[in-house]
Amino acid sequence: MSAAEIHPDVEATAERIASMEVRGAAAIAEAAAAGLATQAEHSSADSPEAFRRELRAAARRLVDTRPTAVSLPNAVRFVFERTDGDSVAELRRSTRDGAAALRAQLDTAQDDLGAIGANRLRDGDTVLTHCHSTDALACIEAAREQGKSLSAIVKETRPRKQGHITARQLREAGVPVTLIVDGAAGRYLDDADHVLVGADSITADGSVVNKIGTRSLAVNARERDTPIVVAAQTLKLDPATLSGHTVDIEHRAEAEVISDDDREAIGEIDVANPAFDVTPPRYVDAIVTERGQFPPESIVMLTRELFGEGPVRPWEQR
Ligand code: RI2
Repeated sequence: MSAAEIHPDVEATAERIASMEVRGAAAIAEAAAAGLATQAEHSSADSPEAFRRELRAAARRLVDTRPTAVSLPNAVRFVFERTDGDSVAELRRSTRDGAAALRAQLDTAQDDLGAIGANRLRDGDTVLTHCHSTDALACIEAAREQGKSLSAIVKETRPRKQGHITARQLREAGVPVTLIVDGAAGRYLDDADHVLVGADSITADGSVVNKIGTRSLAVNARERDTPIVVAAQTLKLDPATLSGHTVDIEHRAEAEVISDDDREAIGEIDVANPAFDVTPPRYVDAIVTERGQFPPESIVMLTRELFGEGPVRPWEQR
């Protein structure tokens, strides 16, 4: 492998993330860290400089796959901060250890977050969900383990219908599910005690970047006084927004929205497929993390505490 060559397994991981075979902010963070460990493991770099160059190239490939999900750069940064040593062997070992440490942190964080989020849920409550978030489901699962009986209204979440994954997992956890199309959410908000969603990124001002449709759901929920809770590990806090950077919203293929045949039958039109939207903090009641529950306006303090030091994107250096 030459200096900045990316290992084929890393390339394959990047493709699985881009195609959403691996998806969800926590899952892609873990996959990216594992990708760096793979790159390190197979590196034939003959100097620490060459090793670091390779690792930076692999990091760029992985981070660029899903531009909105901040867990990707945060995971890579976590590993880079632990990649240390004077020899290739030491660098290789520390990269592998960094990826393992991230995996352990992700597991613990989700359990801790679930236990905190569960405290908000009371016996007999109905939760309305959007998309599929393992962090959000962790809250429901923890509440079930506390012996609370819950039911769920699950939005299918066009265009990729990830609500189906949520419906299946909740059913398997013994939660009665009513699946609805996205447009029916307003009607069913009156039956819900909580709106519970995940996040792909949370900006320093407490805005929540999540699957498209979250914002209109939150606005509607606020109008009905239904509390909206965001479950998000701190790996989803976006440190770049501390210094004024904005979040790129990923636009995906038109084919996710409409088939070629339907498109041809309609005639010449434009099709847009933004994957995410931004919900301002005024529509969010609480952000539940593994560090506790926060009002969205205070999330800037936590972001600064956890990510305030060090270069935000060390892999960008060539
Ligand atoms: P967890 C998903 O995005 C959803 O927007 C979900 O809320 C978020 O990731 C967080 O997922 P996508 O990857 O990390 O399906 O909570 O586009 O599992």
